[in-house]
Amino acid sequence: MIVRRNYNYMVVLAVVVALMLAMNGVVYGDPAAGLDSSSPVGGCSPFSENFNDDVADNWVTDGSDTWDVISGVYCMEGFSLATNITRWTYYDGDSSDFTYQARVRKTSGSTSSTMGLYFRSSDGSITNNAYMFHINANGGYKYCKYVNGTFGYLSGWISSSAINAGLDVWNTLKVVAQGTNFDLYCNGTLLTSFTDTSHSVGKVGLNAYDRTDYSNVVEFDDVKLSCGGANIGAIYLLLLGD
Ligand SMILES: [Ca+2]
Repeated sequence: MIVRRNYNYMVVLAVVVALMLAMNGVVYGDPAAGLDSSSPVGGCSPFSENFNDDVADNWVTDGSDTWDVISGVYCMEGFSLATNITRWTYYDGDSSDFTYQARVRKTSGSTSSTMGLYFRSSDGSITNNAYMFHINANGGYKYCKYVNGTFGYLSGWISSSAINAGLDVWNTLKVVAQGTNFDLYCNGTLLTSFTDTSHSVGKVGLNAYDRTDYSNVVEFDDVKLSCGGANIGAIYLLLLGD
């Protein structure tokens, strides 16, 4: 029975791998896991990054020197400058339809400032062309966008019991992008869906506010992007490995 079960598992695995190879040719991800970190040509750049090798492979920061991998998490440590500013970093690959997720927590600083994901960014910057999905440590979320450098709210702050409030607690944020439709999740709960036609493809990133109040620290971990919606995405997440 055990042999038979293993045989069946191997057949299923072989079929899944064959499907993946047929779709994308190679499997992309963290080189530490034996995967190819380069970006495929076209509309999706899947990856999986847990930062356990203390390297943010294929990530590009805003140049502020606030981003660093510390003890297996990707960390934004603010400078506490005279003005509030958002810090951002992006994965250098373009994606159109995808499932993108990351865990985030704030360990120090204001509970009202934003932290979270952005996606479909044309140049990787958060402030030119991008969608944003943010939470704060008070249990609120909002979504917004930049279009050609102009900021626009898609929602105000909305409270949700699905968000773990407070410092030092993790929340898992997830975006499912399909054409002009976007589903936003926190800890597996669908918060909202919206439609927008501004951006069809681009890079995904992480961002957090660097405020004037002292010592803002936000940590990110287990960042993953899978292609083609929830079903295919689950296969990628299963096989890409952490
Ligand atoms: Ca890595």
